[in-house]
Amino acid sequence: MKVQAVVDDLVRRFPHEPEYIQAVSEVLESIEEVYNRHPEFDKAGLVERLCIPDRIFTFRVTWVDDKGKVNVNMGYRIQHSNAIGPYKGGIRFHASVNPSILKFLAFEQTFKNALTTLPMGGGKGGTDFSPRGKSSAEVMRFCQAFVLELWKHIGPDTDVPAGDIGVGGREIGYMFGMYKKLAKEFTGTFTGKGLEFGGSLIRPEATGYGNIYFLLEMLKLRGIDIKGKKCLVSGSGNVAQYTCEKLIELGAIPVTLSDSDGYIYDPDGITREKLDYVMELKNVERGRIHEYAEKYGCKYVAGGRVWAEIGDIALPSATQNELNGDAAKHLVSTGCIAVSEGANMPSTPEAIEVFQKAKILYAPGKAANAGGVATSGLEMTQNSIRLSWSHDEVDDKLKQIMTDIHAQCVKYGTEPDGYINYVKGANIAGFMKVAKAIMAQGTV
Ligand code: NDP
Ligand code: 2IT
Repeated sequence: MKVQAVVDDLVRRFPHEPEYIQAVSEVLESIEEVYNRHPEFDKAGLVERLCIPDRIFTFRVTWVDDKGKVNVNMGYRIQHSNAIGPYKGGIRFHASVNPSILKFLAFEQTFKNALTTLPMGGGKGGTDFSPRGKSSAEVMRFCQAFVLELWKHIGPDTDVPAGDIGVGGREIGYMFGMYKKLAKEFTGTFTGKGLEFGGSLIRPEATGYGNIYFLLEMLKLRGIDIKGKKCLVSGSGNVAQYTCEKLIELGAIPVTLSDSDGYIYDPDGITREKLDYVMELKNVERGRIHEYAEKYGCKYVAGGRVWAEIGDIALPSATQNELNGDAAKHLVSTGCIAVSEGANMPSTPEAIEVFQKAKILYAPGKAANAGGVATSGLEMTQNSIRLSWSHDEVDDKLKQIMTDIHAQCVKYGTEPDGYINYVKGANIAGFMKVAKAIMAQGTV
């Protein structure tokens, strides 16, 4: 395999899909050497079979708003690979959603899920419906209309969706309710469900907590204590909130949060009490982060990004390509020692290069944020055995999984000078597992 030739061919076939090409390029560049040690891979067309999703469903979603107007959105489900288990991955509700973004996410999900050690394939779905400013009744009608199309393609042993941007417990509840009615079954076809109807303890917390558990493993290798470290967190949704919660518990100091309108900088630190306010603001009132600055009298920068501030640790937890090369240079030159990605592909290729050249700790999303989907996997197991595990049981399993993912990165990513290239480690470990499974199952 010659990476450039494969990428050129994908660009020719999918010229309008930059995020997809970006994600594929990053993985192929880091696995090239290992891949080329296996001539049987090329003969089996493995690289294309891994880059091109098994199938993509595209559908129209028609729903009625509160004024009685009929609205039309696009809906998608990408089933990328079921080489090691049923398709598994979240659903994103955001105005920016398009096939390129969902293909990058489904591709990444496949390797992330392989890293978790649990039997899950990779998939992703979504819609360009924006929940912003919509009433709960509108969100419910949208979810129902979305599932009216989606339900035919999913099932507990086929494809198991979950949350992502714009999709939390409320949306999963509405989608699960409609699915259950149409499929005439009560099974674990969605994860991230409410605790009363098959959800797992720790699933809401899992992505943020898991990211910090991964960060702790990285810091341990360098003998660094997280206590007292100033942390720049972006986003203010599910991942950002539970990232802050764990940081506060460990004595670290989160100082920023953001949303798509701007960011807040609170030099005194976001405390437990302030985080409770953010959770109420974002999850119940569905307000904007500038309200935090007004309530606590701190700085708010409209349209800005948190990376303009100074911190010891950066935890991108909002969206893809939110941290570019210039932001990375600023972080490195102002003393940032670690970047651990709660979001999917938040750092641009230029930013990653800056972090790795400076040899600071840098963990890519597919390793660092795998705790979310791993706990979804634990939810699937609990649904199958019709039992619920305790808070501590799930949290301990999550910690163990994050520790194991870190160990896999160290195994495959340690360079001759001792620097751990977590991108390379995660990509090789995830890729080899999926590759071996595909090879063993014949040409299908
Ligand atoms: P939420 O919808 O709960 O929160 C997303 C946050 O990011 C919001 O603060 C949102 O602001 C902000 N944001 C979203 N899109 C943009 C944008 N285009 N520009 C600027 N800000 C934006 O989503 P999650 O917290 O669940 O997801 C955050 C990231 O983590 C995503 O990359 C997701 O793929 C990833 N992830 C999520 C997992 C999960 O279990 N939920 C698991 C693994 C990864 P606003 O409110 O203004 O839209
Ligand atoms: O990106 C992700 O890993 C998620 N949004 C979670 C997917 C899941 O199936 O829990």
